[in-house]
Amino acid sequence: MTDPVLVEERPGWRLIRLNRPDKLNAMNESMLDALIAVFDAIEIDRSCHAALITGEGRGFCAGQELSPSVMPGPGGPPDLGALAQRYHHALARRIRAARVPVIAAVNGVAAGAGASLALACDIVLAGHSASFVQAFVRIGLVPDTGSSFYLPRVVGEARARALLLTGDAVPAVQAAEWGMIWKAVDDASLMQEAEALTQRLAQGPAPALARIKQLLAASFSNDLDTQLDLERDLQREAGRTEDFAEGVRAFLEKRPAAFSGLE
Ligand code: T3D
Repeated sequence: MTDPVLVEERPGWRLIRLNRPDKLNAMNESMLDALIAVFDAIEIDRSCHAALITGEGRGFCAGQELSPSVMPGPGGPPDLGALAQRYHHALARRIRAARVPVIAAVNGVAAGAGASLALACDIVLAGHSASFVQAFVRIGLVPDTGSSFYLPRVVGEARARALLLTGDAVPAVQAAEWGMIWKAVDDASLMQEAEALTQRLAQGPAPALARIKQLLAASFSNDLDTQLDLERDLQREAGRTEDFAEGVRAFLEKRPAAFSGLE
């Protein structure tokens, strides 16, 4: 059987390819289990400092695989909430909590939970031919995998409401203009740019990057005082790392820093 997810080990980072191109990389249980396992492995692999996700073929990810197994059958309707919790939401939680930056290179359509997967990532680059579709409503479902959380935060409430209620596609350039993603780039240069960015982050100060993710995760639920306290605590920790010492040494010696990723 073909692997639903391909993982390439790059120096300091991992390239993760969704690999069901004939189905626009729609997610089934084995793909979701494989992705969850990849992120579990990354979490304990201290040689990995960043991850890049992309799709094989012309799509990024068409969301949950639509098949008879997700439709009401003789045994009654399936429990889609349980499916979401066990698979899609478990994956979203791992990506958001990952200590390493996770980059998405959206190479084509990202629909339903596939759009949520992209939005869960820390930095999203998309090729000009890509688009983002909140496809849930088109089939009578509600957003899941975090779309109703991410969208109002990144594009504002008015746009989020329209996108979630209509399921209309947003082309990559518009997604970038709206702040839904970091950048839209030429299709031909997408992987080159995404790989260069991932490599750059992999060579960054890993202890600081992990703590920046912690700060951002808390930012929207904290008040200013609480966030300032968290910044103080994490800055105290960052200030004790070998990477901070190297950063200052490099500055004083007028050379690029060679971060080790050590605490
Ligand atoms: O269980 C739970 O936890 C519930 C969770 C749900 C979360 C969700 O993700 S709900 C949303 C599920 N996804 C969708 O509704 C998207 C369905 N796909 C589409 O609407 C369209 O395919 C696209 C807009 C994404 C792209 O359209 P287009 O015209 O570029 O491609 P296409 O011809 O529709 O698709 C190409 C092939 O991929 C085609 O197969 P075929 O006919 O060549 O053999 C199509 O059936 C297949 N495909 C696309 N999306 C899915 C899929 N097959 C299974 N499941 C899919 N989601």
